[in-house]
Amino acid sequence: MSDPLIGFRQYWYKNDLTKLEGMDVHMMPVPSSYNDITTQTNIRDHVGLVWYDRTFFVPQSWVNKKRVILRFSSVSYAAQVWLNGKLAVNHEIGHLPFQKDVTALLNFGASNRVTVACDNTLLQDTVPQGTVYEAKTDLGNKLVQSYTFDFFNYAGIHRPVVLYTTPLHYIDDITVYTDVSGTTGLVYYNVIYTKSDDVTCVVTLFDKHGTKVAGAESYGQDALKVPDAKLWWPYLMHKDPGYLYTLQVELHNTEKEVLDVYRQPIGIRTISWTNTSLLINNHPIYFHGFGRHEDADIRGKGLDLPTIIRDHNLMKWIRGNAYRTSHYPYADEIMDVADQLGIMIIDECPSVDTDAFSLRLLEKHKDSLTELYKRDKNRPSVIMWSIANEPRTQSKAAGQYFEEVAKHIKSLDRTRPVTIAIARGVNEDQSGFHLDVISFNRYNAWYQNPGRLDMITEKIVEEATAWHTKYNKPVLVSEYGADTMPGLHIYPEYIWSEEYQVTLLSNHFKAFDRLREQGWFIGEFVWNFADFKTAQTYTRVGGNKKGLFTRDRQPKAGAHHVRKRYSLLAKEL
Ligand code: BDP
Repeated sequence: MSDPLIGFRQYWYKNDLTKLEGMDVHMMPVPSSYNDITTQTNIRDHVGLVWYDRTFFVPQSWVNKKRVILRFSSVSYAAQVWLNGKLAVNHEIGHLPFQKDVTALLNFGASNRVTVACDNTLLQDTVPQGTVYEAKTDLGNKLVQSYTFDFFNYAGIHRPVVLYTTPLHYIDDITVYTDVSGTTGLVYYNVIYTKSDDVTCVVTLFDKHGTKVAGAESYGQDALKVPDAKLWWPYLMHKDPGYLYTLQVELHNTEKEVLDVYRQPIGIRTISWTNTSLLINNHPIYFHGFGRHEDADIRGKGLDLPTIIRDHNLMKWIRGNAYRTSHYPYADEIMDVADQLGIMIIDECPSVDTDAFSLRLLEKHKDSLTELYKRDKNRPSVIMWSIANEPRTQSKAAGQYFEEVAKHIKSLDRTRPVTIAIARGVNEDQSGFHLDVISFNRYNAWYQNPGRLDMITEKIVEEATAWHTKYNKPVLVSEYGADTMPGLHIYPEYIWSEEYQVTLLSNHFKAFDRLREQGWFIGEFVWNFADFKTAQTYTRVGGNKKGLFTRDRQPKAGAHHVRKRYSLLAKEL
């Protein structure tokens, strides 16, 4: 096996990688996963470190005038970053941003080199978990990564990398919480900035046409009153959904000069919940949406703006009002679109299939939620936190572990409910006690009783009822579905055919309609919005095919079928 640490031993971060002898160098686009860019199996299936580097120029005019920050929107899974041969920052956990003030490491008016060592290895104490072992192959011993979650372990610099500047007096963070009293919107804000007696915070709220509707001068904390506020409503619940104001925060010195400015989009809305409902602006919500993935041909999990906009156009076409960011936080650019359209998001951290509950893992799991909260706390589209997908919640240890995780997110945010997409059975589950909403994933007529379309409706009604009876909380189905090979037609319905997917959906719809009459059933999420790539296994043909849309985002028969239902649900609102 080749030496996995060779890059450190040979100080690759101090060199131009293309000039080192014997290097396997590839042109690699950023942002993108590296796996599907080349034609080489060993790159697609690589386990361990890969190294990126490039040079860039920084203007002389920035020297002594600004702080310069290097920001990565996400690197999967772990990243070590050097600037001009000096360590700048380490970060672990994919799908989340990290940044560092690199002013002291830069050459101004000259060339700079950034080097990133990116490690895709998943172990028992990473989020998500995996196992690595050494295996004998025809080409010698190699590391093999195994994991139980059902999506390809894409890796690389997945989202944009930027250098940005702030003035020396700067705004560090803004937290916004909104409430409504009668027709007045209340915008509570807390601005963290470089405090000093002669600096004040001037906050102005603009409506979507750029007209000032409220303003205040403070030392960072206050509330704005917005008469006749236009509320942020979910898609299809209002003629102008996703209404966003802009909160402009300026730092002024005593001469009223602007030292720094930040513009934060905000939505004015409330979220509340009871043991039977989830309400936005005091209106009960019924979710009709999807589980999704960030996944596209060639770029893998790399940010892909055309796919993002196509997906949201399809979302509007199919009349979906929600999705869960299964099974990790999605790109800021995706969340921006959801905020604007009024799509409701169940925001999931990267914990999937957790099954060994160590203290070390618990700390990282909490870190992933802290980072997710910091990134998404001001987003009106984020309606609920999902703290895990399908963890093994049947043990006492799991119960205690998720009690801690739930407490942690609640200590950061009391304004949003918390859920887990649970896979275990009602009787054995130990996690639901600590959640506000019970979500469950269930594959009747697929993993359970494959081929038996007559074993869906009653089972779903029974199970959802049992969840509500056990925990006395609102219940939703967070996953159900069937792999479907587009173009495969078999009638009467036969597994993997388009006909099978359509009838499987219909038989779930019957259950959902009966459940809705009970008053505590609050949503249905088809698995999955689109087909996506997985690890290689005999149960997957070119990946997971449970999409309503193909991987290149064309509708299967199931998509037309769901569109009819979701259109009817939308009319009822
Ligand atoms: C569920 C998982 C999801 C999978 C799905 C499936 O939550 O990630 O893709 O099963 O197997 O258990 O299609």
